[in-house]
Amino acid sequence: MAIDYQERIPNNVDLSEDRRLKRALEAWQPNFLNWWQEMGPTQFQANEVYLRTAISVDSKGWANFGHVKMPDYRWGIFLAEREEGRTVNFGEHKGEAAWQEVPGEYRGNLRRLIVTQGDTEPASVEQQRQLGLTAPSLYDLRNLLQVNVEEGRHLWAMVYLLHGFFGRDGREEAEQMLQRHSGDVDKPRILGAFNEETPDWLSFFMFTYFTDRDGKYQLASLAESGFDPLSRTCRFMLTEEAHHMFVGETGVGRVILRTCELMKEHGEDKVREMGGIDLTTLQKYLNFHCSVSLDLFGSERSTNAANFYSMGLKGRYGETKIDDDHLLGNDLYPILEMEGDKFVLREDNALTVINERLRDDYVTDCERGVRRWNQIIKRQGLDFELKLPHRAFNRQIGSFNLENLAGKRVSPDGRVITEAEWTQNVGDWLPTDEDRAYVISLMQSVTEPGKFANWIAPPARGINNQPADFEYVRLN
Ligand code: BYC
Ligand code: FE
Ligand code: FE
Repeated sequence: MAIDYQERIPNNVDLSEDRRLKRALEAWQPNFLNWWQEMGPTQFQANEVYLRTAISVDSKGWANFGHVKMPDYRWGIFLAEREEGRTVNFGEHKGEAAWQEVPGEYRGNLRRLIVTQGDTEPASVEQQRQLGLTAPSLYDLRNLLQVNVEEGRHLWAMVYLLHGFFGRDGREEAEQMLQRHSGDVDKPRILGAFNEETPDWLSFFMFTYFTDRDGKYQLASLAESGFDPLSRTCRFMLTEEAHHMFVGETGVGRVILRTCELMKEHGEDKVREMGGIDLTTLQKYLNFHCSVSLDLFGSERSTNAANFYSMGLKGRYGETKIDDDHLLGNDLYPILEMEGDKFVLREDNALTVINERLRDDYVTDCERGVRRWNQIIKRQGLDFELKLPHRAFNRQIGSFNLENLAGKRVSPDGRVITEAEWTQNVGDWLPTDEDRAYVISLMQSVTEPGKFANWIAPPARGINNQPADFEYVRLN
């Protein structure tokens, strides 16, 4: 289905046919643009950036690349094609026709899911707003701004659902999306990780690796929804999400490569002296971002999640490919529990622990990239292995949060330890103030086409196969 770019709000949902909705969204649009100017990227709003824009929702060739000023980016509403005869594929309504309108009894729950998802999108833009000032290259600057405009579009994706299907409450929620802000004391963003700072580019790459990947898994679960417009919106968002995770994985990979080069050239303990980011520091950032992102999956046992599933609102990752009854009433699923000083796997009702199952899928995916990072180190002939921290490490949500651990702590390698041992070692496990200050001290903008900051290697290839010295952002 072609996207209509003649409209003030580009869309493939026949917006011009629905005058009320069109008017409501056109009234929200200036508020969004104000928010973008005030809370979006602090710099480069007047510069031309080599951005991709969606031109169709087909899996092939949806993107069009060109130099655009960010405020002129065509934020719009793009849903994946409607699947004829789609049904609700899990829960109590399994087998019924997928809903094209919100089922009255599930209105509150559905709205809550959409609001939680939508809230993260502008939050991440707010978190990253200062990073353009210290971009290690024009290539990286362009990637940051691409991610930012697309997260802005993801907000549009959820606001369309709120305006289109939830009437007045929906419009109010859409306003709130622009009023809560990341890290705001009075009106913070909803989920923990989205109130953390993203103060430097190592954090940005870790965030796009770990936190955008939560996005992938949550969106994939929502793409299974029996509420068809939500499913279709999420399916298209997932195609954009892939690039965000690419930025994270390759970003961290390039830091690793550069670090290895410095280790080989100058000696393994001379990395900081030579202005690089040592692997030990990298591991600490990894520990932090991984643990904060694990929290985003919610409690291991959640009646919310069980209800979302039974109601047919939010499925499992790859729901339709799973071979079971898609009801889960009698199924078991193993989850990790702490017993004394040990961890044991215990079976519990599969419906109750659905958050944990998604977290498992996520961890498996995270591990794949870590293996590829370790390959880079190995190919450089060096002996160091990055590892994901144990899932009970540094958690704030769920059974391993501090309150539930009752005075105990867990190390990154999964040992149950005392508070004293934690205090003594936490500086080796999580970035210290000094580590953060060091990483921040490296952040200086490099704006000459084809040049890169000393702490990061160039990418293997350019965006859209552009040459190495391509002017991804026109600074004059
Ligand atoms: N921080 O039953 P529980 C993305 C609250 S990322 C703070 O365990 P549930 C993106 C919870 O609200 C994807 N509070 O939770 C990435 C509940 O509160 P109430 C975002 C939290 O509901 C990068 C209570 O604790 N999408 O797209 O099963 C850049 C008990 O909770 C947190 C979604 O998250 C937390 N981390 O699961 C840009 C999908 N976790 O009821 C974008 C939609 C829980 O006591 N959201 N709480 O007031 C959901 O599916 C669920 O809300 C969650 C939580 C999985 C997040
Ligand atoms: Fe997003
Ligand atoms: Fe993203």
